[in-house]
Amino acid sequence: MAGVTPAALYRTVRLIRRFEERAIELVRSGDIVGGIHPYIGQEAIAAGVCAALRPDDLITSTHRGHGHVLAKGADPARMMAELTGRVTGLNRGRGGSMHAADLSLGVLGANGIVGAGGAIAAGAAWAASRLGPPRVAVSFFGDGAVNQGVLLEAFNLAALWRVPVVFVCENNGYATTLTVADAVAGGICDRAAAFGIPAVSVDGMDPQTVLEAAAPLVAAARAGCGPQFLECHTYRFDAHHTWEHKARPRYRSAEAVAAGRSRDPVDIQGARLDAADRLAVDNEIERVIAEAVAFALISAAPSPVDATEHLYATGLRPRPGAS
Ligand SMILES: Cc1ncc(C[n+]2csc(CCOP(=O)(O)OP(=O)(O)O)c2C)c(N)n1
Repeated sequence: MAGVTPAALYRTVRLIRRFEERAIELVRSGDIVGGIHPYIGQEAIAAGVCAALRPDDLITSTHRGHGHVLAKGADPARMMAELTGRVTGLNRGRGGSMHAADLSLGVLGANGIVGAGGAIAAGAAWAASRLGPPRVAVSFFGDGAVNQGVLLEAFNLAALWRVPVVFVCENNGYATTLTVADAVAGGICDRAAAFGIPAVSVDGMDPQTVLEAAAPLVAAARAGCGPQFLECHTYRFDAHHTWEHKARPRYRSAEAVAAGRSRDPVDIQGARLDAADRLAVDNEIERVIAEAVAFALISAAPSPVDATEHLYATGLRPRPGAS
């Protein structure tokens, strides 16, 4: 796609990879409390899709959301501060890993509720496009979301109202430990087709392939053709959640994981750069991530004194009759 260089795409996948690797270390050191859902292995999807968007387009993300938020342009330092619960975080440290949002970048939030982002994206795209020129919203979700009623309801209204939303399914083969084969009747793209939504299925390990697939879908949505659907076949290299590093549930054999990791989106895109250019990006990302971690760790924790502030857009109101 014009305007997005191979180096820019590589930078994004490399940024997400190193961010996630450092975040896992911060879980181990106790600086990130409660763990994270690592996006390692799936970077090509966030990078490729977000490269097809305009700055004022919108996204909704998932429990595995760091990659989407970073690819849409969030400051890695404020993102890391959010994960470590610091007052300088994107959301003052109150949302943490699964709720990171940056409205100034059109990031309407990661979301711990599987499938919920689909309805939010459809509603946001509908509302934004009634106020002015169409703004496309992308809803990222996993294969586990395709049996959630709310997502199918979002497909229905988005199709009826020709909403400029692109539904992006990251099919990594598992919902936690449950395989797609054991959970999904029919085909994933067939879900979209049932609502008359055009659906495309692509290799989600190659950032360039994802970008080339996403760009026409985003353009079609923006041009008034209604919702579009993109299924990206991918593989989660790491744990469903970092608790797995301790609990070690045996739902994937070592051989299956090794096979799944054999195609690495960072290497696939990195091979499109010459060695010196790739090294320059790697060095820059090391600096960015080191600064992000340092920024997070020197930042203060939120004060308990204002714990009830910023919970509601209009401020926290007491119950009627409560003193
Ligand atoms: C509505 C709902 N049901 C169940 C859960 C618990 N849960 C969290 S992550 C997850 C698996 C989601 O799988 P998938 O959508 O394929 O995404 P992936 O974890 O593979 O990225 C489940 C069941 C939840 N968060 N929300």
